[in-house]
Amino acid sequence: MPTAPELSATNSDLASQIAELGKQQGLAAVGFTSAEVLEPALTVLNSRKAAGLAAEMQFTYRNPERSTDPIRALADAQSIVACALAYGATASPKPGEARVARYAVGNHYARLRAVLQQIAELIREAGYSARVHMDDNNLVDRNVAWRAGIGWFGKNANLLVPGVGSWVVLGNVITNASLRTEDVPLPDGCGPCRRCIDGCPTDAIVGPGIVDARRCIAWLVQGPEPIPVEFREAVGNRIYGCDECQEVCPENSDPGNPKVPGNPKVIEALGTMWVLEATDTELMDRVGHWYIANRDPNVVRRTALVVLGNTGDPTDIAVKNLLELYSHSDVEQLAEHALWASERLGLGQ
Ligand code: B12
Ligand code: SF4
Ligand code: SF4
Repeated sequence: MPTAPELSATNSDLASQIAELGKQQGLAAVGFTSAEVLEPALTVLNSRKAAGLAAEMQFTYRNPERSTDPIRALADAQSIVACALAYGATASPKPGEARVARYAVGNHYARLRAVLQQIAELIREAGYSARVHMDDNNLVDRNVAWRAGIGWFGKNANLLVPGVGSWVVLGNVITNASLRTEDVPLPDGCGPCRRCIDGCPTDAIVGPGIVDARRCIAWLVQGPEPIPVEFREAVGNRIYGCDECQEVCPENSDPGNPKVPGNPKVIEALGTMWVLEATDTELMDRVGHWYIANRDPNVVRRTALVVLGNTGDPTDIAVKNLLELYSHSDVEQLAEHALWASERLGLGQ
């Protein structure tokens, strides 16, 4: 393996070029940190796993040692470029439509990945190695971003970028170039506020910065398990993701933020009945960019049944017929959720 060029003053030029490129490409923030182990995340992953707060989630919880050690991703890693891309608002769902969380409206991860690839290319042109990691199991993105000083941890566990807030997706480029000057994490910006903790519909924020995935709607609607009955009403009209702890955040209240770039809309909201009538192919064509447990379209249908139970019109014969059909589904989870929805709408036998 070729050795990396000697560290030199040109690295600060490279860091400036990276920051400039990120700015040109519309990133809300770019920062640099070392490739040292992400100690706080390692401790938190292990303790939450032990306390059961991770539910059945895999992701970074599958192998905490790996996902907190950048060296596992790039053997001679020296630094990480941490990047944040802001995304805009979404329209409110109309009657009969299910709500899609803002981050899932467009494929913002694809947009961020394209910029990260450009940054990686710039680094390679300077003679170094570079690897892109974003929203995968190899790195705890928020911890990297916090250590790189591009935001602070909100009490809702999200990373908040000053002046932008938490409507950002995060991604990283790991490199053997030494780009960092010094880690200067930002001080807490929440102060005495606790709106997110009080505003969570399922009381899933069990302490500042601590989310219990067993109660978090964002996990319940994407995981493979049946949605627990006690949380089904709280799911409301959400078919994918949950934004409640961010909607209430005063740091996110500026809709005219000039740093938010154009937002390519893929899905604003989904017709609930449409989801339940679509074929597997039609459904995955529209929502394939979401994380869906086991890539199983029935996970989305299962959640749609809960949304229909919460928002459907019981006098609509099409609603009644569809629930009847699903209540006889061979897929046990769909049948059970359809029966719950029928009962909730007063259509139970
Ligand atoms: C697993 C996961 C989830 C799980 C668990 C979330 C969680 N809170 O752990 C579920 C499915 C519930 C989820 C939901 C969401 N997620 Co998610 N998720 C991830 C994933 C894959 C791993 C996160 C992880 O390792 N968590 C475990 C622990 C170690 O991390 P943590 O909770 O951030 O813990 C830190 C803080 O708690 C802090 N901390 C510890 N103690 C204390 C104490 C105080 C006082 C404070 C303030 C902080 C603090 O230190 C910890 C270590 O860094 C990352 C992608 C990645 N590869 O990193 C995306 C990621 C975190 N998710 C993201 C998003 C957008 C979301 C949602 C907003 C999506 C939505 N609208 O539905 C919600 C937000 C829910 C919430 N309030 O956290 C973004 C976050 C962007 C941001 N601005 O922070 C990420 C980074 C994806 C990305 N690359 O953009 N997610
Ligand atoms: S995403 Fe929703 S359920 Fe999860 S902590 Fe935030 S408000 Fe609560
Ligand atoms: S709602 Fe308040 S406490 Fe929660 S993240 Fe925003 S500023 Fe921090």
